[in-house]
Amino acid sequence: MYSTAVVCPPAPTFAQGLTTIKLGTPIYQRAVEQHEAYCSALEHCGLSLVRMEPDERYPDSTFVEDVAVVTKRGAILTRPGATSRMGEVEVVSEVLGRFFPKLSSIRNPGSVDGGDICDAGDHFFIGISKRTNESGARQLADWLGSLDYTSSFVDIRNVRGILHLKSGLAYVDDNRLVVIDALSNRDEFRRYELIEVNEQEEYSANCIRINERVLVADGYPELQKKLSEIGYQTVTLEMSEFQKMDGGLSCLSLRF
Ligand code: CIR
Repeated sequence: MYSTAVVCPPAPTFAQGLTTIKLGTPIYQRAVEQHEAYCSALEHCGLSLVRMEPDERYPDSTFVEDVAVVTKRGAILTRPGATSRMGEVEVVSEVLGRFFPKLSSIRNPGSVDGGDICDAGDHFFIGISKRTNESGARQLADWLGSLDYTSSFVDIRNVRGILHLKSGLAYVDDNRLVVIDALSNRDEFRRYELIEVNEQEEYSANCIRINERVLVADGYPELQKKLSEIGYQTVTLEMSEFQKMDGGLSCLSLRF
C-alpha cells in the first residue's frame, strides 16, 4: 500500500522541456488542469500529497519520477541521463530527505532515469536506455541488492518509440505486467501473467496501480477493458499535454 506521493506541478516553462514525439506544443493551462486532476486521483486513491513548487528553471521538473527511485526499504537519488535535468536532483533530495534520512545516490559515470525502473514487488526491472547506462544500472542493482531486492536488466535501446522502460511496461501487482508488443516476448517477463497492449494503444502501457485502483490514460479503451475484465477498478485521466513531452502517468509522481 502507498500512503504518500511527491508531485511537482508543471512550470510555465514546461513547453521548453525535452521531447521526441511530434504531437505539437503543449498548452500550459491545460497541463496544469490535467496535473490537478492527476493529484485529485492520487488523493482519491488514499495518498497524501507533498506538492513541490513549480520550478521554472527545469521545464521537465514535473516528471519527478525520473530523479529518484523510492522503495519500501529506502530511496536513492538518480543521476538523470539528460544534462538539462541534472539540477532537478538537488531539489527533490530536500523533499525526499524528510522521509528518507539516508538517501543514496547514483554516481558519475552512471546515469539512471527513474522512468527506466519498474518495481515489480521484491524484484526490479532496470531498463538500459538512452538515459540509463550500464554503470548506472549496475550501481542501482548493487544498491537494490543491499536492501535484499533482486533485479534484472532489460535493454530497450533497440525498441523504437519508447523513451523509458516504463513507457512500455507496468507492474500492476498480482504477478501481472502490462506490456507493449515489442517487449512481450522477453525472457525476463516469462514468469508473469502478461496483459498485452496493442500497437495503437502503446501509450497506455504506462499505467499505475495505486492501492485499490489502476490509473490509466484516457482514450485507450482496449487496455481499460482488459483491466476491468480482470477485476481492476480503473480511473482514466487525460494526459494529452504530458504525452506531448514524452511523459506518462508514472512520471508525474514518486509514490511510497
Ligand atoms: C524527458 O524527456 O526527460 C521529459 N520530457 C519526459 C520524461 C518522462 N518521464 C518518464 O517517462 N518517467
